[in-house]
Amino acid sequence: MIESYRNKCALLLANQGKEKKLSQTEQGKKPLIVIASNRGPFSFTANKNKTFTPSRGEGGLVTALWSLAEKHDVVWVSSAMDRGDRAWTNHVNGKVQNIENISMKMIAHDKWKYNAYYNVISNPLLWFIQHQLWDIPRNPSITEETWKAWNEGYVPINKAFATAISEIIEDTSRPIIILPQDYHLYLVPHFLRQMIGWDVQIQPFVHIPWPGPDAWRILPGSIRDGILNGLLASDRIGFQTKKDAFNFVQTCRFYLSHTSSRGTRDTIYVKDRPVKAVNYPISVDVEKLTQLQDTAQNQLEKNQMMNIIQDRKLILRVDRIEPSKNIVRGLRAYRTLLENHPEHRGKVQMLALLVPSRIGVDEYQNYLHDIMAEGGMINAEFSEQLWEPVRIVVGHNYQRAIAAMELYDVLVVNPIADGMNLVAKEGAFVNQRDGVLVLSEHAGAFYELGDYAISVSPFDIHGTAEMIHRALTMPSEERKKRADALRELVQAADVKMWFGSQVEDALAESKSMAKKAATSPTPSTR
Ligand code: ADQ
Repeated sequence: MIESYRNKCALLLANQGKEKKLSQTEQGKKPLIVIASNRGPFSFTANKNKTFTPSRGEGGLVTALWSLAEKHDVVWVSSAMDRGDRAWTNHVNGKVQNIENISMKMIAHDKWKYNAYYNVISNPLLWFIQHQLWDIPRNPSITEETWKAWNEGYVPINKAFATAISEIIEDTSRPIIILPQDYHLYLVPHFLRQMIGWDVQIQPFVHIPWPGPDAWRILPGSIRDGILNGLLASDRIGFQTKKDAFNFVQTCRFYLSHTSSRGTRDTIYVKDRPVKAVNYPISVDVEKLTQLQDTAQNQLEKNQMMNIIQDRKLILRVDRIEPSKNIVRGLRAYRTLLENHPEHRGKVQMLALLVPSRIGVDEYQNYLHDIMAEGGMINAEFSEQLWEPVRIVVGHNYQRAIAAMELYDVLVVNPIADGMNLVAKEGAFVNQRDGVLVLSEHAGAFYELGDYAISVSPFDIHGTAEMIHRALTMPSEERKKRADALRELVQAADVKMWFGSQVEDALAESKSMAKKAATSPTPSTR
């Protein structure tokens, strides 16, 4: 697995060189890349004197795309997420603006529609389906509210994105590549075809897992088919892993009678038009991480961290507060470790750096309570003198997270399902203690890093405890060998390669693009 991945890295490096040449030599025909994502690169705070203070957005997608938007001819279209964003959007009349070298445009949606699209359909319905988090004998139920949220929220907001994108595109003689990101925007390719036709490359990327056909039976047929047909208006669809791409092909085959795979695992034919399902594993920005590690702030954070850790071994986790990240079972595994291996008591420190997320959704609020309760129980049971076995630090501080990743002896990444998981890659790259990565076999990162991590089943609390024990007691030579290999793997395929290979594929395709037939079926509404 690792060998073939290395070969792919070498190929991508070669391709990246080619892409650079194209952009630099074809002056005036430099491709325009439009990124569309729900969350943008900045959020805005309105000041009293009618000025606005931008601050960098959070989350894996923003982290991944940040540096790329600085270096390519990119316009980034996103939603105004709150009052500050809305005020800024109105202030600039919804026009494209350059903020700290990033061209961006925000859409201020109707509040009810946005809530329906975001808090009823995208999160939780689609997110929960794709991470298979539903407790299906009880939840979800597709109610009148769901239907209304689909018809009057998700569908029109996707259309609004397509409209905003189409307004940016004036000159179609240059190559145009449109990259809609993630599960919020599944219908954008379909609406774009209606608005601007087939002279542009549309290539969505799905950041989260794509489960097989069975998981999609939760959705009523017309919504499910609407999503599939919406995506199938693309030229190519990017997924994190080959498994996700394969699952997408199978899902289309299973539900849509006008599609077939013609015996392939990575192409779905809409009548005769092929749509490729390609894996582009996302990664971290190695250059930016290296710069971050060189700052005085990093040293300060590490010093503060050392006051907590002292001479103990650090068991770290860094996550959004998110049920799919499996934080509660991770804590239970730590409790089991302390129960079954008392020799570690007082000699290890678990640190959970957690960033609040989607706190307006009930499941997320309840999950935060469960985490704090489990942490409290562990501390109540095992604290000795001034040793607190678990520290849970809630808040968003990327510098602190990176500093902690440099210091871990064991990094626990045990999601139930995860598209990739950037923490696994960030940790592998920045860690300075030959730390061991304990990694869920259901994280996308497992397909690249699995050979040098210690794998766990996310449901197996006992097994996870035993694997943390194994990591804590691993001989130093083996730790070093694994840590070196992990660092090398991350370094060889960073986020620029992820982006570069998508752009390269789209550019190659744009040459034969005119031949494509316009055969995009309409997403159905009730
Ligand atoms: P996320 O689910 O947000 O992303 P992940 O890939 O782990 O998950 O990225 C989270 C980012 O936020 C990382 O850069 C991490 O360092 C940072 N972060 C997390 N907790 C933090 C904390 N407490 N403090 C500071 N920073 C923190 C989605 C998918 C993933 C996929 C990414 C990118 O769910 O599977 O890897 O998109 O495609």
